[in-house]
Amino acid sequence: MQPQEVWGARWSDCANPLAHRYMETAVRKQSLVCLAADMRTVDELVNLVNSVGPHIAALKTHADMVDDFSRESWQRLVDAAQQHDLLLFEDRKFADIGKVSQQQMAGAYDIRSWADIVTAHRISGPDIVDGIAAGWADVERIGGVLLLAQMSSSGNLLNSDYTANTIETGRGSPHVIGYIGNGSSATEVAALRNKVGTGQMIWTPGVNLAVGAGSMGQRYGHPRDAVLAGSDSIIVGSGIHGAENPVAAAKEYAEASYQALLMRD
Ligand code: 5BU
Repeated sequence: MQPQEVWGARWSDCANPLAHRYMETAVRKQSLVCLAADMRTVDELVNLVNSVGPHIAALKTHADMVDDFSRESWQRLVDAAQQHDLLLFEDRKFADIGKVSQQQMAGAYDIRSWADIVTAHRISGPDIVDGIAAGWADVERIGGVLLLAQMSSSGNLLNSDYTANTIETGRGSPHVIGYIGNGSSATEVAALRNKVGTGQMIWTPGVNLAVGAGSMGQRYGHPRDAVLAGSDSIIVGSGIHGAENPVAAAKEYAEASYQALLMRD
């Protein structure tokens, strides 16, 4: 099947080329899984990506949790992501003023040089998006921002007014490819989709085949329910890297998410 048949309005209405790249990869691999590769060493990261790579459509990192991060060691992960046709998504959750966010795209991690997607909070004001885009422009690259419209953790302060303001900031922005939604609640994802419309993506953490409470306030919903409610990518961490057999788990998440996409109107 062609991506436009599978994705319908999402394909035709999402103008951002990065969104199309993700959607094409997802169809080719039959997976809406973004792997949250929360590993502490580059070796572990590269091994994980090389084993589950065929079953995932994007790769999410937290570079600042990696003990042996260096620009040289990180390049091995960037190469692995490229080999598996994965957009590289640094979940940095920028939250400072625009000018500082621009500088934070550089620095020791040099996120601007390798990340295709980053996350940002809306809390400091709408200019954070321009700051991040300026960071990419400094190295003549283009990337996409996912704004945190909701979170999966219990007790978070992102209420529906905040969500609405966040969508207002992102709507029509060439730099905002979509939003983070709360994958643990199909009701919240559906409400977010309703406000966003069809022109931008929603990516959802808080997803696990074992539904319920996770550790330290994390909450989990079923991948199928998140996708049926309007999520375009399920962000899965421990459900895959913590499984006894990560490859088998990645296949299960891929299948659950892709079947749900095919069932979605
Ligand atoms: P888990 O092991 O599947 O619970 O990992 C979830 C990942 O998603 C982890 O890397 C978090 O940083 C990330 N996350 C989240 O869990 N909830 C949120 O609201 C946001 C990100 Br934003």
